[in-house]
Amino acid sequence: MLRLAIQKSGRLSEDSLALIRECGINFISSSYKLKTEATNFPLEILFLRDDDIPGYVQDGVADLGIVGQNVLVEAGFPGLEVEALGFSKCRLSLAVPRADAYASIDALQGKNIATSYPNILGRYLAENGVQAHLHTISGSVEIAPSIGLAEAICDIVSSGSTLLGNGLREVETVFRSEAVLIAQPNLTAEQKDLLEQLRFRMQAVRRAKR
Ligand code: PRT
Ligand code: ZN
Repeated sequence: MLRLAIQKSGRLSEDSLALIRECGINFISSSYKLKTEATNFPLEILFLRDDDIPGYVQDGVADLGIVGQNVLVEAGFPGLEVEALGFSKCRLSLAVPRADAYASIDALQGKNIATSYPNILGRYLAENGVQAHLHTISGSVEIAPSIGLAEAICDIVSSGSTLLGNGLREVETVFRSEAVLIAQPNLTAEQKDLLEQLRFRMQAVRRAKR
């Protein structure tokens, strides 16, 4: 038996459920159940907040998970990734108010930057020799410059319309992300075999879409 954790409701949920179904795995899901069992594959599905998924898989509470690389790497467990899934593509970017001068990343020296990704951003700034003050907030990061909390932000971007709508300009791509399958480090031989079956089916689903 394998336990797979997926996001309960959010940007990853629909594609995660669709992928499992496209792998030929049948299950009944309802919006208020937090757990369901597949009827034709030894798989149990747990519905969680995406932020909790890397830790649950690292601890072996769940054997597998589907989560964005941004959340996985920020949580500090990049080594759990076993398969890139090709959906929920986005980037983590730095942005500044549209009217502000920005010649290079040195413009951020000593500035206040609001983000939900202090670990990934901290590493990126250090690699680029920038010392800045990071303010960690968990949501609505794009509003920070207009309320005087920060001179710049670092957040997830996909179409760019949220930045635009908040008078911000994307200036650096810090990290590129997509959804990935992750696995706990101590699977039994039997579970490893089931994981390989699952990966084989997931790869076939992706190939068929190309
Ligand atoms: O409730 P829970 O904690 O489970 O969900 P969540 O609110 O933390 O996450 P959710 O559902 O918003 O996103 C889940 C994952 O989807 C993220 O971790 C990313 O890997 C991926 N993803 C893909 C995105 C986006 N695209 C995205 N556009 N996550 C967030 N956004 C947000 C972004 O934060 C910004 O506010 O959308 C806004 C920007 O979008 P554009 O299109 O205007 O640029
Ligand atoms: Zn989340």
